[in-house]
Amino acid sequence: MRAFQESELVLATHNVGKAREIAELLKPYVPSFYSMADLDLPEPEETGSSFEENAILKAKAAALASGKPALADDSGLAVEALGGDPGIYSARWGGPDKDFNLAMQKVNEALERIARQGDKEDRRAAFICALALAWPDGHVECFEGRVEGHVIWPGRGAKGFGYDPIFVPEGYDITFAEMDPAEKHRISHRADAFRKLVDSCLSVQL
Ligand code: ITT
Repeated sequence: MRAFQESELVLATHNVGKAREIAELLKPYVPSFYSMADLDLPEPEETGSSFEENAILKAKAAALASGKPALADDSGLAVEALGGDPGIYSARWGGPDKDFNLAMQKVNEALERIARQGDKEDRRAAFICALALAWPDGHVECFEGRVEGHVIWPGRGAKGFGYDPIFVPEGYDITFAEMDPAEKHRISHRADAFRKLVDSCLSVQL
């Protein structure tokens, strides 16, 4: 396991909601961040077949292009009754306009189609997050986190981003979008992956 000892890190994401959460989680460990926009870095195509493969691909691309270490996050909502969809296609279910009202509606429609076929309703779902930390020399460390819960319809709440309005984490009766951001940062898939990243690579404070 390689320790992160640099003072700068590129946040290899074009997703503003994610970048906000990652910056919040990393604040105690990394003095300064660059966004993809700061460095004018292109968005690589996500051709991997798992969260981990896509996170590695995005982190490596940003580290090579910038010459600085880069952290990427590949994440999504895996709905049990949909065989894990939208999964690694979570961003793509929003279409070219990244419309997550549309994506959440698609999840609900797919679940209702299954319910109409007479199967017992199963609304279990998990958010999954793979984080990859890549150095410009090609070395990568990867960590995965998850949070279990279920999806509801209609969505509720205006905080967070993406699929947050339809996801109720286990042990709660509010959605991620109704939850105080500090509480989401404590229990989310991203927080779970972060704890592993911190324990392995960031616990040496600069
Ligand atoms: P980057 O690849 O540039 O990071 P992206 O939005 O394309 O941005 P992903 O390919 O990892 O990122 O897609 C993940 C999608 O899953 C994201 O667009 C959200 O819709 C959803 N998602 C991930 N984490 C989430 C969270 O904490 N809350 C709600 N939705 C989330």
